[in-house]
Amino acid sequence: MSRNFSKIQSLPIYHDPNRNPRHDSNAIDEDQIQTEDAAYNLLHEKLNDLLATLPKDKGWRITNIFLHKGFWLSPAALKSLLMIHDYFHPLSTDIFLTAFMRCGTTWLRALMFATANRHLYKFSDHPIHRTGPHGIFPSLDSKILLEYPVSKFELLPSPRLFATHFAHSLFPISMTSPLSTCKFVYVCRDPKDVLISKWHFMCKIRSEELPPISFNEAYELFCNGVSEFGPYWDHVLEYWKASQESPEKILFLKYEDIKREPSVELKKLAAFMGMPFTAEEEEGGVVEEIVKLCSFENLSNLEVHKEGGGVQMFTQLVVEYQNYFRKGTVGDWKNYLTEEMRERIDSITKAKFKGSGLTLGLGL
Ligand code: PAP
Repeated sequence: MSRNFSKIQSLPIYHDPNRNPRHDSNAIDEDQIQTEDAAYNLLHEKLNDLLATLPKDKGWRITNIFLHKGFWLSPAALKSLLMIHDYFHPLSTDIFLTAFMRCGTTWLRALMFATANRHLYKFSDHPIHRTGPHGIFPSLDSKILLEYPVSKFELLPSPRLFATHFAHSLFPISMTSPLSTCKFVYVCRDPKDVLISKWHFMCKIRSEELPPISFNEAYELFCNGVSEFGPYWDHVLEYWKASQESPEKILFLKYEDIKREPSVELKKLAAFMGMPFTAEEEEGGVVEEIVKLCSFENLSNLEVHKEGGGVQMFTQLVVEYQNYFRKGTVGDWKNYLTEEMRERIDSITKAKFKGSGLTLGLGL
């Protein structure tokens, strides 16, 4: 039986606990293919059953998104989540970079990769220059969809680094239990800047079959929590609470803090990853080198991030890397929101985070 690429793209990954996941795809036999195809059909049935029953509302990129266990997901994201539950085996050394959309994943990808691999590469000739952060730091959400039938996850160097947008409570317990030693780095950002950034991004990648999404419509949806991977506030709060309960497992960072004091936050990040900078490295300027390598100015000017440069593959979508860079500033919301709009978002933030000890995006 031959397998064509379009089919592979849309198939989920099947986890058979008795199967050795190290198999190379060339070694898959006919029986195995049939078993995987049967499992694919089952997973798809489950997905379709869920989609038929879940509440739905307007998507920012596609027609509808669906409310699954308190969070809004596209059908592709829901499929990816089901596959993570069925298939993904976290390793004790894994580090997951998690964030709501447009909170700084691209930046953190670069910082984490450069930190973890600082002994391997010269800063003057670094792989990030050629591939950009997306080329070397995979998205768990899309990789699991794209790599059917046999994942190459096990070939990734240790610690494996994965980016993901899913909410904390949606992951399998094998990843989130304080008893498992894999780690999460969470980055959040002022919701007002998130709204502006996400609206710009979604306008660029929105399905051409749909009418454009106006800023006022996006603002209403965002305030009502109807936003892919959101509600934004619930996403942040879950990770915040988990980081308070298990600080050794979850590092909670803020985009604005990294902007203000990148070296301080980078040192925190490296220590959390179990790779603290030595006094010698600090004296030798390694921290500053990494900050410079990963700066908006440096990354956004790389060839791979220009028009016609690299692309990020999703199952039904290809996103040009250049769309991960826009302004990279704090407070761009001031150019878009009326006083009334600011007031509404800030009061939702205050109400949602009340009593949690978390402050974010207020009084900037
Ligand atoms: P994603 O959710 O689509 O993966 P993500 O990388 O999390 O996006 O966030 C993109 C935002 O980070 C953009 O913000 P803006 O729209 O307000 O400009 C992008 O410009 C910004 N960004 C990307 N790289 C950096 C960087 N190195 N330093 C600071 N900000 C950055």
